[in-house]
Amino acid sequence: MTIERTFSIVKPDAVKRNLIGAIYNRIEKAGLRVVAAKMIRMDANKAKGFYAEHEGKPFFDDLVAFMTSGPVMVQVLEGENAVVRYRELMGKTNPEEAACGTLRADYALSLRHNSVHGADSPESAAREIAYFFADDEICPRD
Ligand code: IDP
Repeated sequence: MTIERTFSIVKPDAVKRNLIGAIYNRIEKAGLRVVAAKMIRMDANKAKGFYAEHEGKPFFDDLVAFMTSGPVMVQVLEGENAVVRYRELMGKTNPEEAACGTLRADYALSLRHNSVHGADSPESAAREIAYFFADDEICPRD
């Protein structure tokens, strides 16, 4: 059994609509554990650095504007195959294509305002966790 960590964000559209608890509930029901969490408001530099792989794409500026439009919850999730399992729980990027019962199908407003982020590989997860959390902010469970 491989216990893995992934990185997750509850995006500004979901925080604004008071959906933090609903999303955490779904994460916990899926068997993933929150081992670090905080509310932050990203500035443009922080958001641009986070989404650097998308720099130059037509939606980049709007994405940065959205991600800095209000507070977000950032969290580290731990569990068996956490990266893939959390991606499955989120559903596809576009809520119109997301499977029934996924977070994006149930909560996302649009392709951009899609409520949640999740790392797409263990390598991305490690990089994204280090981008937001110091080692001593992460509390592994027994
Ligand atoms: P992911 O969040 O499912 O991993 P990515 O392709 O990494 O998807 O895109 C990052 C974020 O950028 C998406 O979650 C969404 O908020 C936004 N985004 C992606 N593609 C588009 C688009 O074509 N138009 C507007 N926003 C987009």
